[in-house]
Amino acid sequence: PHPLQRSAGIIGAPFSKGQSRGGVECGPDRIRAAGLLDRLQQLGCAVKDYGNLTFEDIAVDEPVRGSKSVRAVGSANQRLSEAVQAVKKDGHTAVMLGGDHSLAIGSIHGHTAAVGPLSVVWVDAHADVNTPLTSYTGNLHGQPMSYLLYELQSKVPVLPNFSWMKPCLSSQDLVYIGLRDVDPAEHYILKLLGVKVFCMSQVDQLGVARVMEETCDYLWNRAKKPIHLSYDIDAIDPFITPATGTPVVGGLTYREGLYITEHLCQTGLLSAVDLVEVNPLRGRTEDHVHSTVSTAVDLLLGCFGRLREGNHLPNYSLPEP
Ligand code: 6HN
Ligand code: MN
Ligand code: MN
Ligand code: MN
Repeated sequence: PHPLQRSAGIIGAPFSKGQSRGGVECGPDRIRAAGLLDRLQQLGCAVKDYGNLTFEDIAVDEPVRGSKSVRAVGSANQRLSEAVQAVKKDGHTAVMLGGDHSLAIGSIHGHTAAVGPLSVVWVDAHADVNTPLTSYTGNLHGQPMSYLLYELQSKVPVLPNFSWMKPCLSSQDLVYIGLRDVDPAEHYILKLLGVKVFCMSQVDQLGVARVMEETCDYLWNRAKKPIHLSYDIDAIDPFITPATGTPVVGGLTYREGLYITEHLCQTGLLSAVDLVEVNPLRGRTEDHVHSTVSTAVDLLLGCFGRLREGNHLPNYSLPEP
């Protein structure tokens, strides 16, 4: 369909236990309050807001092999997976507003369960591919990809509240963009599996337009599959998006970040988007929070056909004098 005729099904996932900094659970409401729904509708995009998920309160959630809040993360992602499946069955492009990046487990799992094999574009300063056994921090938001990849299954221990999920992604169907803070074990994994990575050096070398062409060429080499875009706001330079839990200098410019969404939108294959790690409590000033949240909104609008050249609705007609 024409990009502007698509519909968005929005799921708020106010979940923060994949990391230790409070505030990221406020992301969904702040992004909505910045006018996301109205602005999508102004583009001619139909919008259904499925509201915010609620998550099970887990009283005792002791670390497992050093990883924190494993049961809470497992349970939250099971709910999210079901919610994403429902949104896809209703025919929408799924938009998951996080929350921390551990939510990609349920989002990608649910998306695959509903539509079959995916291509995943992971835009992030980080690779988020630690296993519970390689993680220095014990934070699950640095691990989601290890649970999702078939090739790492034998390296990931069985965890409580994760029995509902199985790996569902091949490492050949994944492209990373924006990496600049990768742990040694993660780097080893990326090399071992031969994962396609456009780190910030490659963005510098090739430019974002070439990165996006090569991303799509690579993903389509096997088959054109629905695309899942998992966008961590910390991919963007913290000068623009400082209100996030793990900022890293040297990130994508606003324009590069937006170009990624515009390019993926025009493929016509974008089927679900995660926008995660917006943490309003991490901005030192209200300006920092505003800049972070409004960038998140602009990235989502880019996913649904907003063009910097301008847009008009197909039925627009000039007023007669
Ligand atoms: N994120 N590699 C670090 C870790 O804790 O494993 C950082 C992870 C950041 C996760 O930004 O979604
Ligand atoms: Mn991330
Ligand atoms: Mn990150
Ligand atoms: Mn400042």
